[in-house]
Amino acid sequence: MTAQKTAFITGITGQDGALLAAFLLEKGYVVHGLRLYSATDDAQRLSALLPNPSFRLHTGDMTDGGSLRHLITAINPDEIYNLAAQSHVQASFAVPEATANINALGTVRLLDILRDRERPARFYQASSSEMFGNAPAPQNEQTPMHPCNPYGAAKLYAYHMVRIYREAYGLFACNGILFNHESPVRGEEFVTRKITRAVAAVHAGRQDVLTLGNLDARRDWGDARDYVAGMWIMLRHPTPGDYVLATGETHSVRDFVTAAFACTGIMLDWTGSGLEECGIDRATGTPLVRIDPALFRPQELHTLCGDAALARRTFGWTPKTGFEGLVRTMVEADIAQLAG
Ligand code: NAP
Ligand code: F7E
Repeated sequence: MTAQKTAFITGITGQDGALLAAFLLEKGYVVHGLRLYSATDDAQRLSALLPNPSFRLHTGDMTDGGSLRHLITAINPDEIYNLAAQSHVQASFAVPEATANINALGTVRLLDILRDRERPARFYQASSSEMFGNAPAPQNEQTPMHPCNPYGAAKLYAYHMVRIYREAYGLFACNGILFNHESPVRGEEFVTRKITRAVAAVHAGRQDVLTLGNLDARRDWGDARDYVAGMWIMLRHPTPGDYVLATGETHSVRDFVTAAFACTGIMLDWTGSGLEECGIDRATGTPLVRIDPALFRPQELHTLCGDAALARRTFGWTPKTGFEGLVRTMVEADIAQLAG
């Protein structure tokens, strides 16, 4: 009989934290999660997991090294998944110092604790395709990294520190360079979930218009459930490394909106251009999508499209869900949620 494994997940209340926790509990792990102190109930994504005796939550903060050291010493995990972050790109322009403290220095705090341990846990770092910036697509592990926002820059620092601690101190530390991944529990401030919630609300007669920023931005959107499985598989490989996880397909924000409305039987026509562009219901002529200049970023990353060939060759990871399936799953979940 193999001993029960213990995992420590930072960012447990986020999309990936909640999905990874459910995945690992299913695999028989004891799962410990780090959450920020909150005066309000911020753990809705975890409500189904809370009764599980193998699931435990701890209060701590990526900006507080003492709390991290205390928890890792007490938990003695076999695996650490560092998912905590200020993960919103536009917000990172507003709070660049906090973004660096959490995303960049927070990672170093964890690595430094591991370096001192007799039996260091295997370490997964949530690196991001935002590190590539506007490097030409497709992007893979060999693509030069040139981030174009404070979020990407902080992630790039953490990425290099993971590599340096692996090479200098022999830590089993991996960077998962993940392209955008979404799900019905995606944060409502990210564009996919904003769109699917609005489509569900329009369908229910509760919203008239969806306002968006740059419709031309292109992303490689995958299903977060495939990606949390990839994080776990990456730590199973005998040697640590850095791997892109992506679908290899890219779609514009406009494509996502069109596909999402189509799930409710609404065919959109696009008229006008620039700030005057408008998405119109073909059947009724009603404007359903408009542009708000406030939603544009100071600097945009235009096109992401990942090449995950190395992950496929090395440990057999491929995503199961395609673009249309992802959009449909998210729209249907939001329709069901609104129906109560
Ligand atoms: P998310 O939903 O925004 O979750 C981020 C988590 O970090 C939340 O639990 C948040 O807690 C926590 N957090 C924020 N500041 C913290 C601090 N100071 N100390 C401790 N915890 C803190 O992000 P996600 O989509 O699940 O992404 C997971 C990770 O993968 C992030 O590191 C993200 O940058 C990275 N990533 C995501 C994608 C993607 O497409 N989803 C792609 C590439 C990389 P609260 O909920 O209390 O704020
Ligand atoms: O934006 C455009 C926006 O905020 C996608 C994070 O998980 O993935 C995510 O970062 C695109 C951008 O995600 C709106 O300008 C238009 O081009 O959903 P997003 P992101 O910036 O790609 C990476 C890989 C991460 O690592 C991050 O943590 O959509 N866009 N209109 C809009 N975006 C938002 N949020 N809201 C709009 O109204």
